[in-house]
Amino acid sequence: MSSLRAVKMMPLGYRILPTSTLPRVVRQFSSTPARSYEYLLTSKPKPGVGQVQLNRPKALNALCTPLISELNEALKQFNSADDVSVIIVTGSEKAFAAGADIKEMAPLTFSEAYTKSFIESWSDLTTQVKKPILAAVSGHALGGGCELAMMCDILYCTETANFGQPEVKLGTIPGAGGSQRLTRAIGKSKAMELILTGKSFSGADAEKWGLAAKAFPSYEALMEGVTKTAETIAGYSKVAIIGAKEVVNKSQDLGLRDGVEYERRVFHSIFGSQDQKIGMKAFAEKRKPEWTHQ
Ligand code: DAK
Repeated sequence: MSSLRAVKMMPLGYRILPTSTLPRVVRQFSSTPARSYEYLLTSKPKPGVGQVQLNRPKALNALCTPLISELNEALKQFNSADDVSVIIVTGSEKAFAAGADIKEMAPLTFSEAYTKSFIESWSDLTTQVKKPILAAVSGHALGGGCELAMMCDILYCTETANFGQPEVKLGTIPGAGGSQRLTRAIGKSKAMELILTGKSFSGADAEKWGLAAKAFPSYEALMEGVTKTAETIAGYSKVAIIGAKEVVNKSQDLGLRDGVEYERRVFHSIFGSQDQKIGMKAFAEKRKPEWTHQ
């Protein structure tokens, strides 16, 4: 697709405007040309922050296989970029993602689903990424869209965001971790109710039930809030934030005793980093640390 056609097809929020006319939160920090994707927009809105925006507006960001492959690639690139510490994953104001692509899935047979990459490409989405990933959810986050948001490390949303696991309505069940992550986040009874009825729930509920860290009153407030949090995290040592992410995520897999032991081992290992020395010395000398990220 030509870039001009791509721009014409973009809803107003996506159009490429002169930098001076852009709201602060979408202004590009880095002038480094980013690789262009068919279904994604990538940017570096602040120092240390990489942003991936799902961009398939005609299908409400339905997660077709090429989009998932591009998302994997963009996340891996930011994960290995020296100038990125934190990644934001977002959609549009109308849709974070309305789920996996139903039209693509409809004709799949058991053997195709079981053996082909449709399944595989989802599994390394966030598990391969060491840096913290913040989800900024506005509009629909249904099925695989809700699951993608839950794979991220911090979930922010608008109060009116529309979450749900509606797979029963399609004669199927959640397939990308929804039954596991939703249940761990909000408890068995509520998760069971939502998954068995397919009912959606608001961003305000997501915050009330502990699925979202924060629900914002508007899309603009959401994007500003997520960027601010990303900037805060990017201001710390990469070694510390990657270690912190690793140990918090371990709590989802390990029992308390093993989890505490795991945390202690990682804590011990961080004494081997330069930044631990830099951070503690700076505290004692009453000055700001200058991280080396080593
Ligand atoms: N897939 C494909 N196209 C979709 C879509 C989807 N999930 N959601 C929306 N679209 C398309 C619509 O078909 C329509 O396209 P055209 O007809 O214009 O060509 C366009 O987006 C606009 O949609 P609507 O006309 O329906 O828009 P409305 O505002 O009226 O309604 C809606 C918005 C979000 C309420 C509605 O579109 C809707 O109910 N969408 C489906 C939501 C849903 O059921 N999502 C769950 C899908 S199942 C796995 C990984 C992942 C998964 C499973 C396994 N493995 C790794 C094992 C995930 C499964 C799912 O997500």
